[in-house]
Amino acid sequence: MFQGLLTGGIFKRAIDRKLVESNICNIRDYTHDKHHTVDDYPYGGGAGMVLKPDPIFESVEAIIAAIFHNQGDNSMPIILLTPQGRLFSQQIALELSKHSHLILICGHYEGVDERVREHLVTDEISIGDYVLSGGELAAMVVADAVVRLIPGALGSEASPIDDSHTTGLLEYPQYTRPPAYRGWTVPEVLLSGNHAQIAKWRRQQSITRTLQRRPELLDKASFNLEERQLIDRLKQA
Ligand code: 6GU
Repeated sequence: MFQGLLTGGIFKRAIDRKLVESNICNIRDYTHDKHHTVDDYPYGGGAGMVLKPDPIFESVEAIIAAIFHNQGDNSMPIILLTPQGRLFSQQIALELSKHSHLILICGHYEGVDERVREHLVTDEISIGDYVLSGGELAAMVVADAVVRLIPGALGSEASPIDDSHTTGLLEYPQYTRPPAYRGWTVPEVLLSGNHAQIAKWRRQQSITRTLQRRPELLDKASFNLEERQLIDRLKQA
């Protein structure tokens, strides 16, 4: 499943530039029975299967040993991807991007033995209020959001700064050539070359768009007096 992430786009470029390394571990390789069993029936009965603790513990221990050769500081986030985790956000991506190493454990929609939660993982993350059939897509979402924040991963250093959610607001509308397409023109101010006016227009567009689409985000962002007045005007209109 991870080939898509690893063979194209920003993530691959970051690997090629040696900004990041990625190792995919199959917990099946850390089983000891003939059938490489990774799940089993739930104690107490009920539908579905539960991921066994031992292949997950042994996988994580092998990864940590390989990274640190059992010396030095070997603390790192060990994150279980699960719908029961805390909701992933740009803020969490930023936090995670500051660690030298991360371990992401892909849960299974039917469950993971609770001892993994209690005695192995340091954090549980969900990517939204819907259910995926496995944690793999969620792990890729987290990995992509984190890796693009590593300095040098994007073409230009400045580009993540204006992203939707980095500022706490949604991004402003973007245009490129041609200046008129099918009679639809690019806003005049963007062609003006007046950088102060452009910055002001963009900020106002961000605020307007956020108020229309995600008003709850405005409570967390900070504004100057002029922006406050704009918000009040927009709310009254
Ligand atoms: Cl992290 N895992 C699964 N299976 N479903 C999810 C999720 C994670 N986040 C949202 N839905």
